[in-house]
Order: sequence, then C-alpha cells, then structure tokens
Amino acid sequence: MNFEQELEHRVTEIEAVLKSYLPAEEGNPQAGCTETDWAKTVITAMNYSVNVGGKRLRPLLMLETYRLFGGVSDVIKPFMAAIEMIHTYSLVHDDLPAMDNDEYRRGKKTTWVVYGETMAILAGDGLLNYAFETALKVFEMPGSDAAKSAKALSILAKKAGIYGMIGGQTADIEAENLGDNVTLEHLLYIHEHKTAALIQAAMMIGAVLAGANDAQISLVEKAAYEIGVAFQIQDDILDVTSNLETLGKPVGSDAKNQKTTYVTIKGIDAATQEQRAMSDHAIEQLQSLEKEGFQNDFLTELVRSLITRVK
Ligand code: GRG
Repeated sequence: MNFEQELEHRVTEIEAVLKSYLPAEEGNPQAGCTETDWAKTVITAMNYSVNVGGKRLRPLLMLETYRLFGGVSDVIKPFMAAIEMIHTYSLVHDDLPAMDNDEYRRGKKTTWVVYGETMAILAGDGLLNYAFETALKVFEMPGSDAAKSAKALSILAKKAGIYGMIGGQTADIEAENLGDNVTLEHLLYIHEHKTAALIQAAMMIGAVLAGANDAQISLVEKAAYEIGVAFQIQDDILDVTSNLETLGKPVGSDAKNQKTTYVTIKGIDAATQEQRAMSDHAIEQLQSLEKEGFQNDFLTELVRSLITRVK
C-alpha cells in the first residue's frame, strides 16, 4: 500500500471508532417529554456535525503518536473520539452568524443552516460536554492506567480551554477590530492557541497514554506546535489559492473579512517557505526519537503531507 491508500485505510478505521462513541439518536420529540425524547433533536444535530466528514487529522495524529511510543491498546479510542468532538464543536460555533457566518463546511451546509442557530449553539455545547463524557469512559476500560488517563484528560481540558483554543479564538475575534494593526506576535498567539493547541493535545495525549517520559512529551509538544502553526499557515495560503470545490468551503473569506493572516503580513512565498521550514523542523524533532528506539514512518509521512495539502 502506498501512503495515500494507507491513509484512507486508517481514516476508515477512525470513522468506525468515532461512530462507536457518538450518542444514539433515540426517542421521538413528538411523542412525549421524557429526557431521552427531548434530547434527540440536539443529538441529531451533534451527529450531523461530526458525520459530515473532515480529514480526522487530530485523532489520526493522536493514534500515530500513540503508536510511535509503542501504544497498542484500545484506551486511546475514547480520546480519539473526544478530540474530534471538541474540534467539531469549535467549527460549529465558529460558523455561527455571530462568528464567521459561514454556510458551508466540509462541503456540506453548516449545522446552523440545517438546524437553526439556537440548536447549533446547543449542538456545539453538547459536543464539548460529550467529549469529556466520552474520554471519561477510559476509566471503565480494562488495562487503563488511572494516572496516565487523568494526565491525558487534563491536557485535553487545558489545550481546549481559555489558555488554549478558546483563548486563541478570543484573540482572533479581537484582531478583527485592529485592521492593519495586527502584529506578527498577535497572529502567532492566535495560530498557537486557536489551531496548534488541539494538535498539541492530540499528540501529547498519544504520547502520555503510551507511557512516554516528560522529556519525550515536551519534545512532542514543541513539534506539535510547529505542525499546528504550519497547518494554519497552509490554511491561510489555501484561502488565497484554492477553490470551493476542493476546499469544501468558500475561499477568499480572509480577504472578504479584511483579516490579517500570515499571507498578508509576509506574502505567499515567504509564508510558504516558513510553513515548510516549520514542518521540516517538526519532522526532524520526531525523527530524533529514533535514537531512543521510537520510530513511526507513517507519522512522518503524514506530517510531510500536510505541507502540500490541498484541503
Ligand atoms: C468557537 C471556541 C471556538 C473556537 C473556534 C477551530 C476554530 C476556533 C475555528 C475554525 C476556523 C479555523 C480556520 C480554525 C483554525 C483551525 C483549522 C484550520 C480548522 C480546520 O481544521 P481541519 O482542516 O478541518 O482539520 P476538517 O474539516 O478537515 O476537520
């Protein structure tokens, strides 16, 4: 199998894991007002949001980092589902009229367009909460290690929170009022927190659950920072160079919203060069673990593929 086929195969496996952790769409809202019945509407909106697709990059990076450090058990699975739920909630809320007001995501109508704004807010809330309900299932699994599981949960909570993704989104919203006065430092804060934090969480949780030591977890955190920022710079580049069909969402939205991006500050050539340098450095960091006996060539290829991703 070549890399593309292997990737497809592994994403299919991840889809099955995600599906197995999604809440059941039970009950009939018309039939009465039992707890389950009324919840069905929000559950359906939550499942729609996850099932419309996506690259599943965060669970993929989590699983491959887990494998890098020799992890083989199922304890990683609830965390793989949880991180995709958190990522999906962030997209559902980001698309709302009060935020980016986007009608398309992953090639499909956004959750608020299909279910209405109020239900989309609740679906996002539901996904965030259900992510933690899902991750907590690790404690019921045979062979799970309580200390490692608690550490993984704490990373997930922190990187998704006010000192992570929500902090980054806040800085991004505030940048909208600054026009051309957004500095590179401000932009890097946004990229580090809004985008890289969840990628760091994914890879660090994989490392923690596989038993990596503190130095190795710290190396993974730094490499994931570069992977995350490079990933976001490529997102900025694709917003200028791609099209709706390939990307699954409208292009040119940064220019339309007069947003400062890596491309507007540095220009496309320098942004591309820096994005590549960051990815190359992250790969070198991960490969430096080979001398300690840890190697995952698929993970290296995956990170390399993000440099030239088209969606
Ligand atoms: C609303 C708290 C809150 C946060 C929103 C993630 C986010 C913060 C906003 C979404 C918009 C955006 C461009 C975020 C940067 C991260 C990013 C590139 C997300 C898209 O991730 P992909 O490309 O998406 O992995 P798929 O659809 O493939 O899963």
